[in-house]
Amino acid sequence: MKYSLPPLPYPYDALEPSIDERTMEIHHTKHHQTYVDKLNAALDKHPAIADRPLEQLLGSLADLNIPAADKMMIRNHGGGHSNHRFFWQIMGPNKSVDKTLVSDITSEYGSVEAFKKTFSDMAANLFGSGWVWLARDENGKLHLHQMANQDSPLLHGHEPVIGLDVWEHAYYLKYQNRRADYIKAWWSVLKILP
Ligand code: MN3
Repeated sequence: MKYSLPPLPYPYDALEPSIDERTMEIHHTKHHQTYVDKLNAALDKHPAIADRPLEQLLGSLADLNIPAADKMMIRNHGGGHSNHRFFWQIMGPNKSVDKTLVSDITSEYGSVEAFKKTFSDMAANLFGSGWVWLARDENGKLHLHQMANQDSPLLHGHEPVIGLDVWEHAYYLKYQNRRADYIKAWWSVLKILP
């Protein structure tokens, strides 16, 4: 099975002014497309595993009997495809997280504001390129992760719940070096209402 670029669930300008149209278009059609293409190229070399669900591939990467360089391609580009496919879905012009998650966040972190502060600080302080994740472990407990490159919480068996892309390609056209302003604005396209 070949992966393909999924369409965005909204127009490129739908997240303005938090995330500008040009950034969304390049991020989706160039960056995400490249992850898809390179994931397909890596899987072309290994037809025996090419039909496994991507989540399962990422979750069992350490055990796969393929060359280390090919594992790294799947980790980077499979992670890139999985992360971006997820990222487009959690955002929206009128998107807010469901009540169950709000309740779980409040129990785990004390308040929505405390959670957003911790998550935002982790995103601001992440060195280089990567993502910050809220994820659930096998028991449903919430965890925060600061992860480099395109590493996914799926790599260690956690299910992504909220993820923020803090690669410069996600914000540089509008925000340049002001990553903190991008993070602050991002909470307008994924609202957590107490
Ligand atoms: Mn990205």
